[in-house]
Amino acid sequence: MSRSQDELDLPHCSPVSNEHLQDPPPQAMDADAVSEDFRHYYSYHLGRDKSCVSSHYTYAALALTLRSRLMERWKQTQLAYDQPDNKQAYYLSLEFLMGRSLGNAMLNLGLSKAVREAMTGLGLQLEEMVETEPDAGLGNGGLGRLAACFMDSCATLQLPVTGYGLRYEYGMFRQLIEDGHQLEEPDHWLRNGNPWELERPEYTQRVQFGGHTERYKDHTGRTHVRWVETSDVLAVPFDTPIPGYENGSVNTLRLWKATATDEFDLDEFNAGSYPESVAAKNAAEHITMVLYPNDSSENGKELRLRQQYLLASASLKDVLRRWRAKHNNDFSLFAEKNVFQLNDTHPTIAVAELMRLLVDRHGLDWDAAWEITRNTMAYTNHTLLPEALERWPVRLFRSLLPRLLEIIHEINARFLNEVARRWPGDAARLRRMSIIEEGDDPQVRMAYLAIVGSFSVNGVAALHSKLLVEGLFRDFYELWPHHFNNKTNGVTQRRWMAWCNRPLTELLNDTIGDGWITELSQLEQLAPYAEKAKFRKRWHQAKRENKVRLAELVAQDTGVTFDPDALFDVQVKRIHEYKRQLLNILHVIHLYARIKAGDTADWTPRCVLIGGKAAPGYLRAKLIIKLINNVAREINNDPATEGLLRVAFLPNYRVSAMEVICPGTDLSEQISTAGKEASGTGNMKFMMNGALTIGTLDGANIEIRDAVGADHFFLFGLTAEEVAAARQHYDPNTIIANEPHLTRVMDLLESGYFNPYEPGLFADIIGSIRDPHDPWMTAADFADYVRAQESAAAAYRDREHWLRMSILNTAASGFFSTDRTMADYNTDIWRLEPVQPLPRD
Ligand code: N85
Repeated sequence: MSRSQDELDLPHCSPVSNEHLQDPPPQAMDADAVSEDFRHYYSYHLGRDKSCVSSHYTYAALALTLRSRLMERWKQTQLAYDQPDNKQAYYLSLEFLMGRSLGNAMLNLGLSKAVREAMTGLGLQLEEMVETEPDAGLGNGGLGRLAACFMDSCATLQLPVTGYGLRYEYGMFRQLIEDGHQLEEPDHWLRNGNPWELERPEYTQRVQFGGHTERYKDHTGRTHVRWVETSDVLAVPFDTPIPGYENGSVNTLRLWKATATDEFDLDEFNAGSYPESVAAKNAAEHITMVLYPNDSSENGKELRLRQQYLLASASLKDVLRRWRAKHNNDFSLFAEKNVFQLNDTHPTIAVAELMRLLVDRHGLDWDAAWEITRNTMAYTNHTLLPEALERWPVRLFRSLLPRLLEIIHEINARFLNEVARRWPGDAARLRRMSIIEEGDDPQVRMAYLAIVGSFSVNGVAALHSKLLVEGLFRDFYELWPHHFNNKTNGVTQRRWMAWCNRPLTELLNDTIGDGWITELSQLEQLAPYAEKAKFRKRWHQAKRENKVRLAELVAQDTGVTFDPDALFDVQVKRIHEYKRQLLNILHVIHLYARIKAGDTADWTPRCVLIGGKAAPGYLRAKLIIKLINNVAREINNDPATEGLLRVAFLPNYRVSAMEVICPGTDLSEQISTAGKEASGTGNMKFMMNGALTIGTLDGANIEIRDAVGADHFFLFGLTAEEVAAARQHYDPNTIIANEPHLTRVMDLLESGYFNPYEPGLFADIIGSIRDPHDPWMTAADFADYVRAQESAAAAYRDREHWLRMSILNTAASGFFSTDRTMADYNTDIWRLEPVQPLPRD
């Protein structure tokens, strides 16, 4: 049907090395060298001159200047990793929410000072150049950003870990707000080129789809399977360097782009159907065209399954290619030297694909291949929400990946045998645990495939991991208790403090030195300074500077004026009912009702900021955005609120916005229904930057509160257990009737006060709050939330007290570094040795 890969006109590496091609001498790291290189790239690479004043080109020239310094270190690191004795790990993820790279490269290369000096010398505004870079928004939210923080920490710890993902042409949509409604615009982030990526066509992989399977016998009489008459797609890798912090190491993020196998299909071309052959190319490229913008529900689209298989297949083949270059067909040590971490179930088809490659391609028998697979795969779960659990129709597998379906059936049959031996006669259990969910339209349960095919299953915070083994995965826990473990999430302090919070970083460095940048637990040395008035004053100045900056962003993007002396109360995250932005806005309405009633004695002026994207098909989440905007409009336009209350919805929340938001926040809203937020990671960014948390006992909030102490955390709400128990007799209408504050809030909402020209607009939301089956039980936690908010407001009025608590939050945030998280993954799951880059010859 199409030409073999060898015939494809791709670059390849010759096996004969050319000794004349020595590396040039190392590049200097001082301001003069940076300045000279910058001018070189600007003039001779980009072909611009002093008359062109676009920040796009100055940004590009600076990126190239940094990139060339990454390149030398990258090569020495990868050479060291490729020594045969090293074990390596691969992080397989459909999402890497990297954000911008320029600042991170400057920081981790140790070039921050030199670059600032060089740019000043050239009369250029570094800030402006930084702002020119588009965010690499290749993820939805927490799960994708976690992958990005993991990459930074692994490079800093010198762990040989490679990230594998997809190079979406369009990342997370850009959110516009028009008349209070969310509008989505495509995010063509690659439009102006991407200086950080390096295309590597020489490592292109072919990926099969469709077709059918055939059985044949080899000369010994053994039966094998062939997957034939497939429609193939090429996966071309693009590599991004991931620098460690001032350690000479540079890891790799390898993202696959789908392209057609042949520029022109010769048969079609000769038959005269030229447009059809070009169209085939188009169809192939669709696979990596766009990131699916759902963060909490699977939509069962065929294109999404194609994305998942392309990632799994191309990545495994890439790893096997390198393995076979050294070991030929000897896989006896493969599991000892390789480990794949599956970021949720999204890349889980890798379990079946590794079996297929080992058995069908490399001739291993089933048992040997299964032994390898089960000892190489590890699975991380990120959610308990049933609607987010991936299931694929068997019929879709049959038409798109017929060989993989056969393998899944075989894995399942053998697995159910094991279950039947352990629990003879327990048919209900067999049905519950089967990888295939039977029914009119049978489904493949991807989480079960992930558990059966791996040696480790982890949750992402202590409570989450406990709930997993008690609930969702209970049967599997009874079978294999030792496979289950917890790895509490973290965030990288390089981006989330050292880069994004200069005022506080300078204060920290002055006070306890800069060891915290690689050893976050050193922040505990700050605790005694909470008692020093002079230090508190400096802390306050740093926070205030950050609040001024945040207020500027809010003014620019929303037109709302925030007073930097007011309490900055912030909730930014994806919009979802379980995260309860609705509870937040009910509290805002309550504050407004108090103002209107003249109940403002001992008032704490407050600025409430809410931001986040709703999945485009999640209508209720979009209506919540509209409600927030309408409430903000009424409140901000009412003169009675002047100096007391401001509300803004920040459009297009993203990584680079959080870099301004978290340093300037006083109060961090982490108010999910207990038991629903697996971990949260925004909570950690806020804490690290000295915000206090108002939150429920959910996800990592519990560990945050344990670390900082109950006195320095505003706790409210039902526990996960209480939520489960209260469900039986939940009666929101009685709660509303018996709770005067909530009655007043609902009256305002139901009177149409916030939608005077749009009658009935919020009926759906009102109904959801009053629904006895409301899964998020918003009304149940309202009164206690208001109480906790009052104690936060009172605490803020005592500035010295608040500053003490703020300092103690930062001081206690050491545990929430991804350096710790990665060390834990490594000790318990990966077991890698750190590897130094090879010295240059
Ligand atoms: N989970 C998360 O960000 N999930 C996704 O982005 C996601 C789910 C999903 C389902 C977060 C189908 C298709 C694409 C998808 C948890 O909610 C946080 O609590 N994308 C947690 O902190 C974070 O993962 C990191 O563990």
